[in-house]
Amino acid sequence: MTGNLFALFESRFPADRGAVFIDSPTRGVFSYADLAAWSDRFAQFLRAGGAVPGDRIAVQVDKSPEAIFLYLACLKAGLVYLPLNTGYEAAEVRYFVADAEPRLFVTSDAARPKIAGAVGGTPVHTLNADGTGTLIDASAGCGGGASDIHPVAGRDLASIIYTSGTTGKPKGAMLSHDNLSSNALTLHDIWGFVPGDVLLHALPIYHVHGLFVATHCALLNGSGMIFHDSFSASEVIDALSRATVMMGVPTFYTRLLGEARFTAAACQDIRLFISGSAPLLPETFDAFQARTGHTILERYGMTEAGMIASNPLEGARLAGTVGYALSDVRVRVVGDDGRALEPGAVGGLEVAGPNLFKGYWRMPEKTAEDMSSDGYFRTGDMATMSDDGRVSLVGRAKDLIISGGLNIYPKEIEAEIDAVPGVGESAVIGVPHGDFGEAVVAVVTRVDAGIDEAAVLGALDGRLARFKRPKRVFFVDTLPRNAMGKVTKKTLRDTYGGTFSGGSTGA
Ligand code: MLC
Ligand code: AMP
Repeated sequence: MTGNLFALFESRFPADRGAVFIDSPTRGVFSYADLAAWSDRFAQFLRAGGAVPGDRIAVQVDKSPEAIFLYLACLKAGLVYLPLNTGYEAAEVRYFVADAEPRLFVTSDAARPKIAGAVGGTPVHTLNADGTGTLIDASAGCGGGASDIHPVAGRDLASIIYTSGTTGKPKGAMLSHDNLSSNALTLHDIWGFVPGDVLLHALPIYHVHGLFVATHCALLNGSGMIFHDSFSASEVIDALSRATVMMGVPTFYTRLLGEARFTAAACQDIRLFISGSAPLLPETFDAFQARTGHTILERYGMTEAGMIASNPLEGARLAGTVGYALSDVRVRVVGDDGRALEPGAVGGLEVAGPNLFKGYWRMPEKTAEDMSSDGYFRTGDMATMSDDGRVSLVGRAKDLIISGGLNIYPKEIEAEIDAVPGVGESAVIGVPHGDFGEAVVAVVTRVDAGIDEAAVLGALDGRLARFKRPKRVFFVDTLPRNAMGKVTKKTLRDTYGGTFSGGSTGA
């Protein structure tokens, strides 16, 4: 029995291979037979091109059915799928390519010129959202023979997903077939997937949430996904009557609540709304319940560990909590000395279990830094746990901003801003934002009086993905510091916290 995740999925394909796998408003319907054929075709093509098990295939493409098939092809062929946020600019891509040394880089025709200089000698193919591209053309002769599933061991790598960090450069989290299959099986079970479920999928597919959590549940269920290219509240409302489960980041739910058409009647066919990747505000949870009668199920996870905790399907789903550790996952809340704390005390959340990644790609020392001596991973999230094990996240030890469900590390932006001519130094903070939850704000000192907000932002073009760009830049004479000389970001957050909520900007 192979540990290949693809084999697990295949064992769950519906008996009728003509059943819908992807239903895309822009691309039409793709069946499980299409899934099998396309993943076979891509797997054969990649192997014929010389890719051997363990090779990385870097993919920075818009969402499409073929992008999912390419992911599944990599699993099938024992290759390591490395998805990249389409927002990453050439300077960011250059780092990923140098670090991961992919066998192949897949981009879109539109983005190809932009990344050409960043990928060095790495072979490039294109795959566009409309299903065209050199990958499609070049693989035309492949497939048709149902190639074998490569017999990987469960501990072998299935995917590398880059996450940034409080310090330094992004790190590639190495996820094995076992990591992904254990988490998928557990989620499929605890969220009560049943025959006939249809998943409304409006998430991007370059992160854990859209690629693994959502897609794997559908695959294990042999279900169909209504597959939107990106999130649009009105398009989601139109699709609700054909779906039974929806997964989203909190921004999805606040945006839905902003639509008058989003009513109890509009969601009467949905059995479960799930939220994660960022804190769901109790106001949103309550407003959603009042408007629709549905209680959003909030869960918690991270790239390095997949899903960690979830509110229950049956039983109380409480606002402001992320529920209980998954059945095969262990969590604990520890103090600074690494010892487990009493229920109710605030400490660092640590996690262990079959979901836990294999470490950071080629960074054993960074992996070791984040692991306890007994094999728990330090999440960097601060939490409390109740007597009966219910987890509430209360903050972050890591200097992280989560904006619209995307993680942004201030250090990376500060380094770019500090390099802008005329800037003295900078501090980047997250402040409350009605739509994104948190938004990036930069507070900057200048050595050249002529430099303004537009000049700072302009200098970031091509350097930083646009979702990381500060939504505002404020100038100050000096940054506030504590006795140790460290910038007091709390002071800045207090000062600029009202930037997007009509309160004081302090500017
Ligand atoms: C887009 N923009 C953002 C942004 N998304 N800015 C800050 N934060 C974001 N998340 C910017 C763009 O750069 C652009 O700016 C402008 O907003 C409009 O872009 P858009 O593409 O039209 O945005 P929109 O489609 O509205 O996207 C917003 C969104 C999207 C919230 C729908 O970001 C999204 O789908 N987020 C989900 C992310 C996700 O899947 N996270 C899971 C990570 S896994 P400009 O300047 O260019 O005009 C994880 C683990 C776990 O965290 O537990 O799940
Ligand atoms: P990522 O590194 O993109 O996988 O993001 C993981 C981080 O997202 C976690 O460490 C948390 O800080 C945050 N996160 C995920 N789910 C939740 C949630 N339900 N509530 C609060 N934060 C969350």
